[in-house]
Amino acid sequence: MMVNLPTEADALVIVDLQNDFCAGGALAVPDGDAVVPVVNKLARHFSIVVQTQDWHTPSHASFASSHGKQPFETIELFYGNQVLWPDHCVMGSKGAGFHPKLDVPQAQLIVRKGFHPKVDSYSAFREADRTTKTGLTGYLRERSVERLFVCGLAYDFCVNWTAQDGREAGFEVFVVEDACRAIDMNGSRDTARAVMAEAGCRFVEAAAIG
Ligand code: VGL
Ligand code: ZN
Repeated sequence: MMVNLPTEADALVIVDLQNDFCAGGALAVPDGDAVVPVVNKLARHFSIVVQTQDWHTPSHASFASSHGKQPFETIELFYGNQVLWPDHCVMGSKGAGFHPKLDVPQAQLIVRKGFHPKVDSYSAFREADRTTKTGLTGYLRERSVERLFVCGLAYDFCVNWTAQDGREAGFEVFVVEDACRAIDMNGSRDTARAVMAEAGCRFVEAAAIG
């Protein structure tokens, strides 16, 4: 599929391209660094660029250490099932910073998420309680955005939830697959792809955009 760009109604959403999700980070996504040059190039086509930043309190509810559990175990929290992660993206830490090679000075909005101590937020639109909004829908609507191009880390968690919620908010959503990498636990990559497709997301490669 080829996608013609740019239009003023298109926004690139760069999800969580942060040190902790890249090589040497606390929750490194396999091959996560590889998306950085792809994203840098892709971003040049867009007049609206938004970044998300996973931004947790110390002792956040999504951290295994907060529950005396091991990373990648799951637990029931008040809003439902939660995968427990190594401590990552603690607000203000180096790990929460953006990858040093990410070169998108034209990004206009940074949405921080996951900062409520008891609630996680994979989605850039809505926290895991499924009710608390981040404000991103309003921002995009006020800027007359119609199409979202989503890329970044991790394909099966924050990209996946952001893409689905983007659809639910009424946007056309394209997932730029070669600009994403997955954590891929227990087949979560394939599951995520199926769920995004079911939600009406479309899949593209970065080279097809321009
Ligand atoms: C993410 C797990 C925990 C992500 C964030 O960016 O996909 N995954 N926090
Ligand atoms: Zn997180």
